[in-house]
Amino acid sequence: MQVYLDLLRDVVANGQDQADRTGVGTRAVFGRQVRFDLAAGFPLLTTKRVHFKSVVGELLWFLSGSTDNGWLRAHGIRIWDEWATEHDALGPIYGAQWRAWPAPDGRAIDQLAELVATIRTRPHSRRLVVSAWNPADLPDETLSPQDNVRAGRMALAPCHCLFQFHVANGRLSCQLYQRSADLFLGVPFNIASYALLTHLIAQQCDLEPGEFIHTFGDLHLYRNHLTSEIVHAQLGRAPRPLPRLVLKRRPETLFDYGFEDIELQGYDPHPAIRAPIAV
Ligand code: DHF
Ligand code: TMP
Repeated sequence: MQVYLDLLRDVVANGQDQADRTGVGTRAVFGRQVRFDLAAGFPLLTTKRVHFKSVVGELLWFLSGSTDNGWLRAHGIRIWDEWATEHDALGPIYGAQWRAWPAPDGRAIDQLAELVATIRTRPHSRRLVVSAWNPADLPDETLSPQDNVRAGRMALAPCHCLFQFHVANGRLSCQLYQRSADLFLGVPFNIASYALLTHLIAQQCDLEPGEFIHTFGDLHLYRNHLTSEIVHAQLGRAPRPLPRLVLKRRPETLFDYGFEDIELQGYDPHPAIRAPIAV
């Protein structure tokens, strides 16, 4: 996970200080790419503890097609609380677009089911793409998340908005385009989440996991994360060996995994570092 520390140094050294939607302000660079060989270990940050149960729960929730924050809360996962309404609604975010993209003729397109079917039948396809960026459902950036949801829109525009798979030599690779990336809080989750998704889809398609390639648009550190306790403490910590992901079972479909099927072995991170999140 040395590449994560390199990104931190890059944003601190080369970023421009900017105003942003949340009012907190960021230091940002534009256009970066890093890659992780999934055979080298599972890319979960070791220079601070990342709550892996939240990563797993959020991905299972996306895969189920749910956008109900009540499901996450019932599993003790609070990462979407600030964006949900009092009725736990988040509008048509990731789960809705992945599993039920509304087509003009009234159909709901299950992009994930079609993706798995295509990888199985035409692994050489160059169209193994899933998009969460549905312009019809985007929020109005000047309204609160809750007001957007009440208006039938997404609480937050998709940050990890488009991903593509590729099969070569029996290995499945994934590239994500993330248009906006909170390097301290969001990115460690996003890397782990897409690495996990690649493992699950590889298992479903009888392939080995290949690489995860993470491409960033606006990659930023919030001003209130640019502190010695947050950035410099991590830069002073030595990365540790990566944990290993073990899938305990091969369920019937991509949509049948549970927490108990996903086990992380040998995760020995430095202590967690708490930080405020910009809403
Ligand atoms: N807004 C902002 N400003 N940054 C984000 O990363 C972000 N991520 C969202 C929604 N809106 C966002 C969804 N993903 C946390 C991590 C990911 C996430 C939302 C929140 C978070 O708070 N992480 C803490 C605690 C996690 C836990 O213990 O479960 C962390 O220290 O990693
Ligand atoms: P924006 O919609 O104005 O770009 O704000 C979204 C913020 O949330 C931005 O800091 C990026 C961050 N974010 C992540 O980094 N990863 C995520 O998975 C999500 C949902 C948000």
